[in-house]
Amino acid sequence: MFDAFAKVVSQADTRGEFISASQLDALDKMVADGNKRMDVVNGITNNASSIVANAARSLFAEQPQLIQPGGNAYTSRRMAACLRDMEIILRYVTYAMFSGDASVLDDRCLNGLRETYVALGTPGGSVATGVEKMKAAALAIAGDNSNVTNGDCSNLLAELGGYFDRAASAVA
Ligand code: PEB
Repeated sequence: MFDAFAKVVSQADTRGEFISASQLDALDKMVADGNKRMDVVNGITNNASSIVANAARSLFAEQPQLIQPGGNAYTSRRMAACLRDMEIILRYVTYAMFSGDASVLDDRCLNGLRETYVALGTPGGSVATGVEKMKAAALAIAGDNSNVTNGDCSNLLAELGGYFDRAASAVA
């Protein structure tokens, strides 16, 4: 599990090289955007339960068979497991955003998740749709520039969207 700094150190050490100017530049930009990054993490964290609940509601409206008898989210036990899974994925996306690196998301959440869903008979494509719905909500929150000092957040939003896409494509 790396953050953006540890990743650079590890890569440089593997090659026996000093940290390059371009790596330093990239980390310098990351430091300069640090407050915005924390705002993004904070905004998603504070709204996690509504992001999950709204995404699930919208998923079940589009795919009502999931909550009908025999469906993969039918019975409160499966519904609870589904909401929990979406919350876990969202939580790991916030960790990746906080670290500026996807390895925590990959290693601790996505690794083997597709195989888990195949074994459970849970439709990975539906999980991916739920993740894309959380992405839309999270991007709206992260990009909301009311009540904050306005600045360019496009790189951070692209990075954030990338973590959700990574999660969705890992299970689709
Ligand atoms: C992954 N999910 C489930 C299980 C596991 C995970 C390991 C089996 C054990 C259990 O039921 O608790 N666990 C989860 C995860 C990590 C982890 C992400 C990462 C660290 O440790 N059902 C639907 C939707 C979807 C869904 C499409 C979007 O209809 C999910 C939510 N996951 C779902 C369901 C189950 C499950 C388990 C319904 C229960 C399956 C069952 O028992 O039939």
